Amino acid sequence: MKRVFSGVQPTGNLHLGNYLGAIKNFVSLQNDHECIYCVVDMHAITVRQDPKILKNNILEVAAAFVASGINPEKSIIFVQSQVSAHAELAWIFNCVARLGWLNRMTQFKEKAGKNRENASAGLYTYPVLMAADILAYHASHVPVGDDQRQHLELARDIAQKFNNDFKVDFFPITEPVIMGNATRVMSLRDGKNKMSKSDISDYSRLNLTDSADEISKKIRKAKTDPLPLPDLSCLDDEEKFKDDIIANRPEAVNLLNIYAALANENIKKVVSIFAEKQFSFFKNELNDISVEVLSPITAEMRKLIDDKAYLEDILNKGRENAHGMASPILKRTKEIVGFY
Ligand code: AQP
Repeated sequence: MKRVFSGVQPTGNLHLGNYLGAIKNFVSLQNDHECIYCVVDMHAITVRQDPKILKNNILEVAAAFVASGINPEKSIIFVQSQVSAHAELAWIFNCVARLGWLNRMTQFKEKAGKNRENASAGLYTYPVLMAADILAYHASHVPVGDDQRQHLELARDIAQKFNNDFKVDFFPITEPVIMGNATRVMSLRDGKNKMSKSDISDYSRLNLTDSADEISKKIRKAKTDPLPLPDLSCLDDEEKFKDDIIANRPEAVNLLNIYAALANENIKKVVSIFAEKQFSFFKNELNDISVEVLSPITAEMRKLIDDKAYLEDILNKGRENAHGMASPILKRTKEIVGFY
């Protein structure tokens, strides 16, 4: 059975992009894969976190995993900092990765912004830790949103260079799994920016903790354009949105993609249902499907967060299982490197 690894940062404001781009796919993979899902708190502290809030956010991600349908009896759910193999392997990989590779990472450039000199060294080496997360388990498949594509390429480069340098065939060359209609959910306020936890406007995203009223308000206020929704001529032969429509009507494209992902429909069907309709009509339908899909998850998350002992039990078992899987891989890595 193929082994899958992925993670979500406990940085608050879990949103529809995290759900459609990642967590929903985590759920669908668990029936025919061996799955390991991680709350990546060590990644979270690459930017400053309030310790008390971080602790709550860790439980919130674990609750979101379970509430979305990840079954802790089938999949491993655990917290990254509780399995030391991640940090140990990351150090070894820091000595394999090249500065030139890290200098090309666009997410570091975006997150560090103009104040690059003041960014943490951890933010810079973030993708090396991500490679360690995956390769500590010899995971072959990693479900992520489109924004993580470049980091996964780096994980492949690290595995390849390690194998070449030490003349072994030890680390697998990991495949990204970027699936569904919502691999890159965009902001509700600006269809050219990614929906993100750190956007200062709460109206830019649907949070997994939003009430039905909040969802409705945000969808009502979501940015659109003055035209009716596009017809099928907006799709190319591969049934993907054409470049000109993505460039000129990014909000329409984003909302249609969101609808298709929530409804589990292909985009051609969704475009044909709403072709030439007004946004006011479409927004009502989008609101209904958003509430229908997200409200049960939100309700279950609330219940789970109130049952801290249950969540901690899942995380403790997950830690033991994850540790058991990573330990022999780390031990062998150390032997290959020549540690005594
Ligand atoms: N907008 C998105 N559309 C599709 N997938 C997304 N993901 C994140 N945003 C979108 C995917 O969610 C998983 C977990 O992400 P993360 O916790 O590592 O955070 P991130 O990628 O840095 O993105 P966020 O949530 O928007 O946080 P900030 O504001 O800090 O950048 C990943 O698989 C990611 O691809």
